[in-house]
Amino acid sequence: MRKTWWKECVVYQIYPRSFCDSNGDGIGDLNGITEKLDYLKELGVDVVWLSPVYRSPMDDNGYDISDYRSIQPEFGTMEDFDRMLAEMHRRGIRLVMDLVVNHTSDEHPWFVESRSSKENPYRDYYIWREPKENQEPNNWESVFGGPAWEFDAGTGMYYLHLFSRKQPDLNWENARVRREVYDMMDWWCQKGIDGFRMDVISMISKDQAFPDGAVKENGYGDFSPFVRNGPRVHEFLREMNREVLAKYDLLTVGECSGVTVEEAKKYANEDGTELDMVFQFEHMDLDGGETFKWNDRKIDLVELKEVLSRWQRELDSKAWNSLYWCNHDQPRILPRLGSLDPAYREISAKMLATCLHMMQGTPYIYQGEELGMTGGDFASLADFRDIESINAWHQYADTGKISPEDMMRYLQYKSRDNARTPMQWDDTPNGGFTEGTPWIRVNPNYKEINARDQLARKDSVFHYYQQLIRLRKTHEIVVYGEYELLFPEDPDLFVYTRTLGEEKLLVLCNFKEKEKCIALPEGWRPEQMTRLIGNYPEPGSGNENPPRPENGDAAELHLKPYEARVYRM
Ligand code: TEU
Ligand code: CA
Repeated sequence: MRKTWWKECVVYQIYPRSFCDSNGDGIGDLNGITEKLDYLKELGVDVVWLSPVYRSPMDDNGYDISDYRSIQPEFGTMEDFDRMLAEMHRRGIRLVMDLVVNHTSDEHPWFVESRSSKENPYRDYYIWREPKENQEPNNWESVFGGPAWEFDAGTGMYYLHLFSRKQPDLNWENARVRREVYDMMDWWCQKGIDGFRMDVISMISKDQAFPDGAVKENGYGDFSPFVRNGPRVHEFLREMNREVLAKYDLLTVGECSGVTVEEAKKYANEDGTELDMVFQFEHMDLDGGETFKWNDRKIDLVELKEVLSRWQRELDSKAWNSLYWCNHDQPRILPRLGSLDPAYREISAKMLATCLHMMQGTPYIYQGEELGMTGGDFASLADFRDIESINAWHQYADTGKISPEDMMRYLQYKSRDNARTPMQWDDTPNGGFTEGTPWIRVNPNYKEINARDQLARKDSVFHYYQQLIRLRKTHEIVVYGEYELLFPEDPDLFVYTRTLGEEKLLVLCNFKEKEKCIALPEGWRPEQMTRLIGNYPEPGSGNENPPRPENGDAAELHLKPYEARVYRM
């Protein structure tokens, strides 16, 4: 297997709006990030992925870009950006930028030109189609609800928008569009950035027949088979690789909704002809359902193990995994897979971290995850800011498809805003995020859950993440070891091994709030085992904690609620 820095690093995602506000306008900004770089250094991460800070009307919090080469004023200036980048590099932290090129904002000059007339040279930068029997060209539903086509009265045609109507899709069939994108990427690389996280890159190539999709319960058609991993996507990415990526030493990760293991082996192939790694969604979609993600189902542990283990096994030596529980689109992981009970909140946060960080792949930490932040404290629709959540309310609650009580509960559990509440820095008002009025409600639990407290406490979630990151830096096996799942059918425990040459790791995670007892796997003998890390204080002394013979049986392991342990042999 090829060894590279991006396989050995840990990435920290910053959602700038909610990270740190330096000027009291209630919105996080670049200077706020620069202020907090020592905090990131202390944590030990070596790469930052920054969600979009480009000029944008903010219909989708910056994922609708109107100028790729300037900074949104509420985030700061290009000088602030340059200073932030220099300060990162001074600390040995690399910067990965968000690249949103499936679509632009409808306020981008290209689209303003494009919609102005059918003859405009930019017309073909976007996807325009004639009405079909006075209606949309096909039945596709957009990701944020409603038709994926918007009628433009000026020219009497529809344009495609897979997301909001303020996010028209770029026409990647047009070589001039691709050239513009590559030039823009090159411009940022020349500035010295270190990589790209590519927004919905799996959706840039559409089936040019634009066929109707299978009709869903809500009457709209599903665009997936014609858009996700579309006909020319690998061709486009190989071209992008030749034209830009190959010229620099970058980390590239494609956000690939709808990606399968087979597709991932192409996107993230070891030869490096496309991207370094992808974000897959299979494990995050396990609690989805008929009405998209709007329900309160729980993820089943056996299914979770099956999905993650399949990705581990299949990609080994062929492609590379990215590892994540959280990002700005997902509710926080604690209410989903851990515990909010104060007795177990920190313990379960550490268990989840152990389970993820000991796998093969590059781990991503989403801001606040390293503190065990829990999500939002939203009482009514007025507390939500996310376009997806607000649209979903109108689509399901307003129409009576889901009762308002249920829908509010689902939003409280699943809304993307759960990830977007401000970072909790200390126990001063608004968690130290801003001296003004925050753009979105701070979770009042900042009094208990905040960075200042955790930095001062050796047994905090923060310091546990710090330890996990150090283990990755000191033990090659954590990065490159081969993965094997044990006890696949056990409904409570996630147990796996890693192997590199003669060396082995045993990772034990109890996902349930009860004690569990299992047989020590074959080949493991207490006297040869050293505990590398664990989320409960070690009984006895020193660093070593061989599983003690309990009930007189040396071959049994007892795990406490949400306990995690890693042994080395
Ligand atoms: O997300 C793409 C994507 O797949 C999401 O729409 C996902 O399905 C949804 O958030 C689940 O609730 C990317 C960005 O990460 C997201 O923030 C943007 O809204 C979206 O693209 C459009 O740019
Ligand atoms: Ca600000």
